[in-house]
Amino acid sequence: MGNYSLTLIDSLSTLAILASAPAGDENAGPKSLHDFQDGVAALVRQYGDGRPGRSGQGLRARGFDVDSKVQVFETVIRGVGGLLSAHLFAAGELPITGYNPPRTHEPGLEIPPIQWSNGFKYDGQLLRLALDLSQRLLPAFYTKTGMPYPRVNLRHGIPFYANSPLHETAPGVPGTSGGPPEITETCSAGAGSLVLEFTVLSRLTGDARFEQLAKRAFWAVWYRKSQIGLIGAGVDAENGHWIGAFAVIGAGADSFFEYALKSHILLSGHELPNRTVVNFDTTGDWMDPNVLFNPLSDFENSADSFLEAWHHAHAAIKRHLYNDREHPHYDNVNLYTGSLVSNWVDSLGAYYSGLLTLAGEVDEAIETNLLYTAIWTRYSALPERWSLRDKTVEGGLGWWPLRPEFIESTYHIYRATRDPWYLYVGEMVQRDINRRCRTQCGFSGLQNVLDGEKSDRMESFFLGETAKYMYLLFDDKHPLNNLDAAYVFTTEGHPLIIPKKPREVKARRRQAHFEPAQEEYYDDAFTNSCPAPPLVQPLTGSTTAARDDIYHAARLVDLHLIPSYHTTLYQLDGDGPSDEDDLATSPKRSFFPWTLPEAMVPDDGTCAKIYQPAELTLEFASNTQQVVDGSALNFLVGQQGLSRLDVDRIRVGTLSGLKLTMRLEEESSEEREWRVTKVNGVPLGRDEFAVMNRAILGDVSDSRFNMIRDPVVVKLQHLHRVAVDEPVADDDVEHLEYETDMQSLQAAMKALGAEKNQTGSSRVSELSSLVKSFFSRMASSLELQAPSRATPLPGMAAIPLPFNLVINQTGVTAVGIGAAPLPAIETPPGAHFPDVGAIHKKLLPWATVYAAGQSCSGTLPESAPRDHQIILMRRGGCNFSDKLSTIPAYLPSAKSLQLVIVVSDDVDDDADYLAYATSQSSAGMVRPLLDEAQLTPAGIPRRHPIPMVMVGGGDAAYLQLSAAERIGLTRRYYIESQGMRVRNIIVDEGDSERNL
Ligand code: DMJ
Repeated sequence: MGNYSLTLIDSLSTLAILASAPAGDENAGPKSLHDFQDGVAALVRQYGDGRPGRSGQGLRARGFDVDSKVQVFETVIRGVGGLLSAHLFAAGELPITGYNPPRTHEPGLEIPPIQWSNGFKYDGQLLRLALDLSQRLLPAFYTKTGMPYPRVNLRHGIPFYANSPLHETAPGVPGTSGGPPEITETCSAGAGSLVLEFTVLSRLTGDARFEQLAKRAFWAVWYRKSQIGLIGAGVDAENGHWIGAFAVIGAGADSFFEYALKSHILLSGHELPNRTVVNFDTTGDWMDPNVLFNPLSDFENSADSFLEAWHHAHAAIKRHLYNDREHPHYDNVNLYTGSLVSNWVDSLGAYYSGLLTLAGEVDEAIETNLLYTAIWTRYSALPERWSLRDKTVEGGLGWWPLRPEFIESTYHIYRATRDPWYLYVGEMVQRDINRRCRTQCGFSGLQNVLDGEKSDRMESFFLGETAKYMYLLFDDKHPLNNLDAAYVFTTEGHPLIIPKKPREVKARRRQAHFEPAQEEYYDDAFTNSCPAPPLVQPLTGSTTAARDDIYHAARLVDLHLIPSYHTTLYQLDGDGPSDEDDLATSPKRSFFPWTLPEAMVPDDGTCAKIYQPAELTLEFASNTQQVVDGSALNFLVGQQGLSRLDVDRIRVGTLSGLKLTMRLEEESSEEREWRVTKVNGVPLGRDEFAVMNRAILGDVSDSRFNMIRDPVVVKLQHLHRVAVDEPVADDDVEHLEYETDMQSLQAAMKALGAEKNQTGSSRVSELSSLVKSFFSRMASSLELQAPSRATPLPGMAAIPLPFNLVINQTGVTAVGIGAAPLPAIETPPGAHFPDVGAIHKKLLPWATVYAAGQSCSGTLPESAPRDHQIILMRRGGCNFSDKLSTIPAYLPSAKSLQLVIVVSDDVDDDADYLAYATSQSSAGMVRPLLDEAQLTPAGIPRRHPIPMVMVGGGDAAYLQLSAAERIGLTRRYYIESQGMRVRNIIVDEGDSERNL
């Protein structure tokens, strides 16, 4: 594939690693060193030595000047990575036992010649060939997005992409005349995981182009992540749009995550790169696609930025893909919503446990790797896809092309834990491969793991990766297993390192506190170091074998139902696996891998309860009467009565025929709540909400679905009349967004008006929506009453009439023995407030406000509670009970005091109802504590205790409330089932999502 001796190139670093094998009987180490050196010599014979002159011409080609259309990603990871890694071994920058050539440390294309025993002089040929191959890939980077096109012709570049600046229609140039247009879809892994190879190439050669291109492509993928932090698997390199909306850890995305963390490791401790392009052009007139873009920032170039990306990528995966039902694994979910899209694991996804190990997430690595171990045990290989639902090969994708990911993770976990369990896993894999895949002249992939049919094809990654990790797993003393340096295995298993000058290393070791070039990122919310290996259990020798969830993985894979033929734990009668008696009586494989000796199995092992969260499905009777058919809700009742409000919200338009599936989530035995996982069969993501209007819930009351009045959170609404009578310049619009109090809004609105005396209701509503939209941007703590349509900036019409502006604020009730019940009168849910004209006092019942400041000393005037329905206070200065005790006794009446509103400085976010709606507590905002019974200023217990709520918003809110024309209060509601809150149903009141 690729037609450029890929298998040899991809195998060189494996030979270099085997070269450190102890001599032993088969002389493996020295023989491998010869094979490595002979392989390098053979390659140079075919492709030249990478220099411009005669020696650059090989038998086959000058460099990789081959008319072959290749995949950019595969060529980088297998070709460029293979050449660079082999160069680092040949040049002595990566260790081979007994091979210690003098090292050079200046970037450049030549190193002092090293004489090999096969007569070949190594002087950097592989590095020059890596540069040649990489330059041939540069045309692919001529995209607007910075993500490379997926394919390139090594000789002709990208003449076949119709929209590319390098498009050509030339006779004889393949792929340019006729035929369907070349596909511009690439995968996130393909676009985003080039950083390791291209960075090492740039640092070794001093040619800055590659590192910058690869990093830019990485960021181009990452910056496209969805609101919930997930990246898709497929993306269009030309326009940057996601193709398909799947987020996975495996095929399509895999090495992107790997390169986030490994780029951090590789770059750590190194200076920022030199970004001046020194063009070491050896073979042609190569351009630099970097010229199309602004330079990357220092942070985007730093090691830390990649760590930050990894942390956030993994956190999003843990939140939305990780599923601990039965046994932990990762789901495939919708990129935007996090809802489940398919129920299989792929063989490629097995790498993730190894990556987690490098990141210090060893527990998660161990548990998720177990599932793959169980699948391997069942099939003696890994099918490409395995269905979690059907517990069998998914969709006929039963091949195993000798992939490395599972053994790669096993290797990394073994290095972190030294648990011999993983050696037995390695032994199982080795025996199975030898039994099923070994052929006379190589190893064959399996076409079908179920029947063992071979595919007559050996992918280069078998020698490059699978065999390499198998070897390193067992060679504890290998120098790479003991190398104290920031080297990484690329996604193709090629070790890479950015060499340091010996002087630099020594100096840094001497420095007590070495400060790397960029230390801008540190977040202790994430894992920043690796845990110590778990203690080995004295009686079993394996903490993994003694885990109480080991059986969970087996059970998820149905291992316990599969007869075990080649177990070492129980001996068969010797007639072989076809023996009918054995079939019937053979023990099942509760323990795995099958190579595990009995001594490793704990005598008195226990099995933890399998985690199967409680699920509840509620089906509501189909009753057409229940459909809310008011015009306001008509548009919401789409197919199945559902409509999407936002990426994280689905509106349920009717209870009629509704089917809700809920899962009980338990943070602890006290913190248990339901989460709706499906609405009418439509899966919801972990952070997705079902929104139900209070009107459709009516008086629903059932222990399995009950609307509960929220005792903590309330909605305060206040009315303002805004008059506008002055013209305004467009510049003021900007200014307006930053105004935070009502007076300045009114002043600005005055300025906003155009000609006087112009009336007309369309103008009125145009401007009123405009103001509402301004207001919502100005003070995000203040919610606006449902503008029902988008609000483009109109040409600032004149509105002589005052119009109604209703502001919504979230408040919290008081708590403690001094807390009094809230007034019974409330603003009806979904109340509609007209844009202009009078507002009925039933909608907003209170009209008189007394602004009392902090009210910490003295006594308020008698008229304050007698003649005002609301007393407004600023938080601070004294406790809440003291504030209330400044209010004189009064005779309760409709005109006297109904409510005390305390305005706190709590900021906007805290007042977001969604924060409350998603939590059982008043997350963020502290409830005012009245820890004493209420007293009058004379110290007498109050006969009619005064209700209190607190809102956020500081001075601006205080000013607004004191200027309010009318004020009302609405209670909030949530849904409970069997006494536990349903976390992701929001009960709203108005007729629009803006009203949440
Ligand atoms: C290899 O080429 C690399 O490991 C790549 O990241 C994924 N595919 C194969 C192995 O399965």
